Amino acid sequence: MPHFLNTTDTDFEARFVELLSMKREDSPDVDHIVAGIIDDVRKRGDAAVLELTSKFDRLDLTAETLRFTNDEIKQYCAQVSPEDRSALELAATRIRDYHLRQIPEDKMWTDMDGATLGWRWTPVAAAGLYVPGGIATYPSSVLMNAIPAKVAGVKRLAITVPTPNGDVNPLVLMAAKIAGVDEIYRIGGAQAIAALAYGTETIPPVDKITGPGNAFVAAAKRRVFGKVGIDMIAGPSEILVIADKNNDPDWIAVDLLSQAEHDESAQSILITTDADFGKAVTKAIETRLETLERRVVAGKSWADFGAVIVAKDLDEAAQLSDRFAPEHLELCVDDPDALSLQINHAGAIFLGAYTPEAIGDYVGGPNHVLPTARSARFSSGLSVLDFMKRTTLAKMTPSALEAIGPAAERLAKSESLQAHGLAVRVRLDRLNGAPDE
Ligand code: HSO
Ligand code: ZN
Repeated sequence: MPHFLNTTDTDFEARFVELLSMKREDSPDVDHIVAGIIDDVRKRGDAAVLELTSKFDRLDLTAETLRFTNDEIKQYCAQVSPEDRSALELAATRIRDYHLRQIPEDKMWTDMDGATLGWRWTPVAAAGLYVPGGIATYPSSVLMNAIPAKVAGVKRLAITVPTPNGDVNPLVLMAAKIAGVDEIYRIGGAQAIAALAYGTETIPPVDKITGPGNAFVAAAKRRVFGKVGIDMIAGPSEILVIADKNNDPDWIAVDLLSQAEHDESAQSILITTDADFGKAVTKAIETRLETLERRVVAGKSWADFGAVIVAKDLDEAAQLSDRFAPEHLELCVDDPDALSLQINHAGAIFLGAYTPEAIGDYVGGPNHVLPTARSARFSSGLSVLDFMKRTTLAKMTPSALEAIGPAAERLAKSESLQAHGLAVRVRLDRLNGAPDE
């Protein structure tokens, strides 16, 4: 049974905190295995990657067949139906348009001391995108990771996707092609992350790795961090819906289930101002679960982690939502814009009853790679900025150096760093006409 809480219950706070701090993921400790795999790939390159792929994916490759050729990509793409293809293209266009607006501006100014200062953004040169195999292969996630990289100006974008037993999902290749991915390798697991980070004879190393994966992939990403940049380590997905009673319970039910069907450890929460509406949604979920294809996964997620919370008003609902800092937040209320102003911590907000999260997962435009497990308190969804870095610029004129240099000299002295002080002093002396020593 999902949790049912009312903020007027005397034990509400205790139960709410319990809900907040529920451990939903049992991540197996695979770190020592992953450390061994990374070491092996660093030492033996292709040979290690090929052996591990044969062992884990039951797929025998050679250095020549590690990478999909353009002809192979074409052949797989030809298997995609025109309808699927145009849906992917519509999604790609909308995601690209949204992310183009994220391109940051360089800035340069001269301050009152005569110092010219600023910063300049540049893309990372090469990025690697991990695409999981198996049931969690989402072509939409290929678009969501690859398009921001290309919009940022990443020249070389490589994908690794495991193809256990040689099984390929043509939609993944199609999405990669539409997004402008440059290289696709049929490898996965920690060995793929190691190959991307350290490079092998046939896979040149990248500078940044993004994309979701299983426990092995997550552990490998943690380990290669520092050698390369990584995105967040995503936990199981979650949705919080704030809905008043003027909603169709079935609409809210399928929204909650759309998150629950991802994963048994996904979490779906409804906060409503009307207890009867909350009950109606619970009932609608039960009815939907009878026929939902993924009823086993969704049913378990809803039973273990699902919750309905009755709040006294929308202000209280917003405050509770902020404590969850949900990955996805739907505001199904009369004035969602006004309510959204009360929200400080959420990965993505979906405004109004006609904006189900599913729209954001595929075609809305904003990214669907979002902070989970309350990390929306301090981080944001994937964006163009994740594939860029900022270089600062500073330029002194002689008079600017005269104005601010002495303070630097003073601070250098306080830190007993003599050469630092001298670097300023020799220049100031020259400006003052003092003879060089
Ligand atoms: N809701 C998922 C993303 C996704 N949904 C992919 C469908 N495909 C995590 O944000
Ligand atoms: Zn989804």
